[in-house]
Amino acid sequence: MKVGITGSPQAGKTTLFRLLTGVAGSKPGSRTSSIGVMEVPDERVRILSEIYNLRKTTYARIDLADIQVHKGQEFLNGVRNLDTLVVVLGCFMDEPGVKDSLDFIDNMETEFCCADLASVESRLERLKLNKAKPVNQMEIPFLEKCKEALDREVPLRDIGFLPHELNLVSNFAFYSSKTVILAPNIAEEHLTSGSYPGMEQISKIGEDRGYKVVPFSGTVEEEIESLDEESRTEFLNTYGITQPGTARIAQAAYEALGLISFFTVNADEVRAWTIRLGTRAKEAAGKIHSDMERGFIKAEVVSFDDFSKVGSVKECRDKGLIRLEGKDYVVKDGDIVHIRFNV
Ligand SMILES: Nc1nc2c(ncn2[C@@H]2O[C@H](COP(=O)(O)OP(=O)(O)OP(=O)(O)O)[C@@H](O)[C@H]2O)c(=O)[nH]1
Ligand SMILES: [Mg+2]
Repeated sequence: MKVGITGSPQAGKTTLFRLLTGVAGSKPGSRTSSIGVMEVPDERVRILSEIYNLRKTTYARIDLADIQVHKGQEFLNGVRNLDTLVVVLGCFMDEPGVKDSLDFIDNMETEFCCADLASVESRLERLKLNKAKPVNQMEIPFLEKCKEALDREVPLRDIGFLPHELNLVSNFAFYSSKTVILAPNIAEEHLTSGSYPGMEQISKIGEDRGYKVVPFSGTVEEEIESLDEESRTEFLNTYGITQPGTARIAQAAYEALGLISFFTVNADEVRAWTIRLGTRAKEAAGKIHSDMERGFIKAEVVSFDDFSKVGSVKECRDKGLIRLEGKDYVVKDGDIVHIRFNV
């Protein structure tokens, strides 16, 4: 599961990439993407860590790419393996800069639909000429459904695919099924004023196409980064916000990938583990250790919300808040889990 940062030239992509990963990123004008790993801030992990005061705290992490090319085949190649795109919009710029950013969204969407249409048509052609064998008898109707949407420039993420069609979707590396987050990079004075250049259009695009909009300010975030924790809180308070924009962008990307976290607390570490929505307890245990999956007996589970109401695992036990779940339990976001296993 991978996220990429993209957007029009000079919008602040590499600045955001560096803020999220700590990796310097690509030099301006370079056409090579950089890759890094970003931590996904999570208030719940921070609170657990504070309560237990253990040696180590581990947040969820996801891969991030800084895409340097803005259009054409090179752009498509750069984003092919990404599941979610964060589009940085240069709203701190003058009017033409803002317009470039808005045009970028339309251009990207058009390129995605055209590329998907071309691969759908070529696959249909090969199937009809018997040059390829369909995966199953549903493939042709599925491709025709895709073609019909793409002909109207409707991205595939907007099609309500049926469960059997979703399996087929994963066989193709479609572009227009990627999730998109819009990240307007706004000037410092607009952080407090509650509006910024292009806001109306961006909100409308977000609403119409189902993109989450998460503004941030590159220059302000760079300042925040240089502060210690105490001054950071104070600084954020002056802007009336509790979290830096970069934290909200990381969380939005995590969510857009369909990922959730469960937590473990052991003798020396509080840790967040990443699973896909819908993962069952036995498989989730395997994330921690293959022995835990192999020898899975039960999972002791308490939700973070229940835990935070009483403040300790012992208290949860006394109040009967800890549930004993079997291998098919679907793990929820925020579950604190202890695996009982035997190998
Ligand atoms: N005023 C202002 N300048 C910014 C902001 N964010 C980035 N910049 C400046 O804009 C320039 C480009 O920033 P980058 O982060 O390199 O932008 P980019 O989108 O990666 O640029 P290219 O990869 O060259 O297309 C740099 O000089 C940054 O210092 C911001 O929020 N406000
Ligand atoms: Mg760059």
